[in-house]
Amino acid sequence: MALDRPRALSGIQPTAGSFHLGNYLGAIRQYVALQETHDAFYTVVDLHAITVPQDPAELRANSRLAAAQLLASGLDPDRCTLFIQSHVPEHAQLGWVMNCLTGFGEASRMTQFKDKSAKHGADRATVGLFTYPILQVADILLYQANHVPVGEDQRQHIELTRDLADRFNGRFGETFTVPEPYIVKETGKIYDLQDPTVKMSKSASTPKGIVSLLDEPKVSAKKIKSAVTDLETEIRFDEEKKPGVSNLLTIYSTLTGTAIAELERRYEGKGYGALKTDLSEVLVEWVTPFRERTQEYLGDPATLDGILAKGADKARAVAAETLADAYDKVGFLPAVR
Ligand code: AQP
Repeated sequence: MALDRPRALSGIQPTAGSFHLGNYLGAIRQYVALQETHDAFYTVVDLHAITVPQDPAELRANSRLAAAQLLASGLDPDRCTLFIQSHVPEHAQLGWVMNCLTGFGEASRMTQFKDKSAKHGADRATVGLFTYPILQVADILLYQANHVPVGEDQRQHIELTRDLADRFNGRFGETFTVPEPYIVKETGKIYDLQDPTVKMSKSASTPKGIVSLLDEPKVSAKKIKSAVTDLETEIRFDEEKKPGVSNLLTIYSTLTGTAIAELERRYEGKGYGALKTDLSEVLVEWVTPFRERTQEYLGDPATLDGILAKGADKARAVAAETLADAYDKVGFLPAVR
């Protein structure tokens, strides 16, 4: 582990069987890139998952499945630390300290809570869902992360993390690194294929609007082909006037490494059908080996669990050190054993 590198930390929820294209392009691609330049920690955030009801057997299976998909995406356990959040109890412990530092009004301003509680019904929203962003603060600060690769929807939570790190440092003395969000402008928000004005989301998108990476490739191809575009025929990137086509161009450009301007040139005079057919082929070529690699990891649970156990040990060593320092600064009496 190269200590001279900046640190990166990010987490992903095991709340659906399959990751979707927004998760991959908005976040996971950056996880893979940052393992080359950063001392990177990536976690499957099962503590966050239970902020909404979960079936225990499904949660267990989805946690392994999430780890398998991260590895299939290109995370290399020799280059980064991959672990399950609940295997590192320091997350919940620092989470409590951070809860006690956060204003009620401050937490109430988190738009994701407002959206999700509105969706689940205010009476059914849990206190855990309300304090979710504060646990996320602890996730990040425990590793002294410099950069947090996430999608645009997480920007407000990273702002809260920065505020709380500053507050703690100001009140108790320098303890935490104040992190920066690492959001790639082009792919920070991938849009729903049926409503390209809202983000692709596992809880809000209709089945036709979301590309689930583990779906049969031909199902995903069909979704691309029936993506909502507009009444013109010109293939041009214009997020405001042509959000559907722009979303398809972003996906195409990122999966193939082709500049959007080059795609615009390539499809000049051709209709949306040509773009969609080609993009659906590009997608099939990408998801087919991804699904196979995921199955390989799932087919060898001993190896997968071994990777996660090693990851938890590495994560715990860092997290325990930060927590001990934070506990001491707050004024907790050290336990004598
Ligand atoms: N549409 C998206 N575009 C870009 N990035 C996205 N992310 C999620 N959707 C998009 C990023 O994926 C990472 C993991 O997200 P998560 O574990 O918080 O999953 P999620 O937020 O539960 O995923 P969804 O689909 O957005 O679910 P809902 O809507 O149910 O909450 C994060 O970095 C996120 O920014």
